[in-house]
Amino acid sequence: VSKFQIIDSTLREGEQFANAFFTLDMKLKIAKALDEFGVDYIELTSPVASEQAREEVEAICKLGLKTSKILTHIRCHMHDAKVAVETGVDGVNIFIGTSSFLRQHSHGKDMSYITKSAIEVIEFVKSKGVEVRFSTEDSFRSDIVDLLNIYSTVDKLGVNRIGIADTVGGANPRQVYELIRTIKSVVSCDIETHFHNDTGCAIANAYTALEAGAKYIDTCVLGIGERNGIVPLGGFMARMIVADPDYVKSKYQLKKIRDLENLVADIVQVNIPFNNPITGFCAFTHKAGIHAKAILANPSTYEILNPEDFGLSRYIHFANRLTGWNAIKSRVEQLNLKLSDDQIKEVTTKIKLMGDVRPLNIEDVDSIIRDYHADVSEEQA
Ligand code: HCA
Ligand code: CU
Repeated sequence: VSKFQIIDSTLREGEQFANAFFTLDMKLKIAKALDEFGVDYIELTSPVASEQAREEVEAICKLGLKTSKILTHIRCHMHDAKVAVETGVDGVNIFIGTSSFLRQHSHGKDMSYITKSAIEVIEFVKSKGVEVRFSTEDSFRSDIVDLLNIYSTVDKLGVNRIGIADTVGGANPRQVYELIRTIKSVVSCDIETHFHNDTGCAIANAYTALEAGAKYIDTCVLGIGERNGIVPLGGFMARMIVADPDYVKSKYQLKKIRDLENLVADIVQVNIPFNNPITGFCAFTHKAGIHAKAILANPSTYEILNPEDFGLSRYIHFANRLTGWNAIKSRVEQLNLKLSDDQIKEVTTKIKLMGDVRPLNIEDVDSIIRDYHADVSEEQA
């Protein structure tokens, strides 16, 4: 897959998450954290959304972030574009619905009107020396001929990127591959993609989009957004570090992912999902004795991601009936006790028997080990 870039939309799509209420101070904090992580672009809510929204865009532009460029997301309207280019943004992300659903039930415009306003708005933004992206909302339920027409038109106008959006989250990877391939054959500009996660395919679709020749992926921290959100930044990093470790590790500050997620989780008042890639509480916890043994010998046996790349550590869950003597041996060493392998096997049997009866915690196991150690030391003395 090609050298991709991230357009993080936590401060635009993420603001459409049910729990999101961002103050200026929160937005500034999130923008700084995204910049430190190293996202290529930060997309902000339209400055025409409200008076406060416009002030936020201006304030974030004034931060002078070191890595991330600033975009704002606007409707395909001259008024929006005029306000947007005055805020100090590096680029404007224009969108308009092209599926029959949106043309009939949302804005009520036909394709010739859409084309006409796209040309006018794009030419205006370009004339101000600001980057411009044009995207069709609900691309996957739009007519393919309409899409090819509008994208080749805007490509000829010299847009920096076109955007393809799975607004309702219904696309599957194969459809993504085909649509992007087809569109790529009629444009020369870069392709950005935006995948909702209603059917759980967002990360897979993003990855497939890159395989098909897209370059920019829209993400949000923890995947927050309208309904159940879009491609999560962390999960996408997990996907990409496996595909291209050198590129991902050199470009993004992966050790900051946990703090970034915690910051956003606190602000929108959610917990980090237990099974979140990378930062879920058990993402690097190994439990079965067979797994623990192999992990202690060589972590890659049962790990595709190395927790150290994210500043995290793995954990061997030894306090349960599936445990094995290798895991217990490592615990004995951590406790700084001396037992022979045969003794460790014997105490492991005791632990497993106890684990058959009730859930164990670490203290339970430690006290079984310490009691056993005290007994055998006494016998030897
Ligand atoms: C929305 C708009 C959008 C825009 C995506 C884009 C979508 O419906 O809220 O600009 O490419 O999902 O279509 O987020
Ligand atoms: Cu969206």
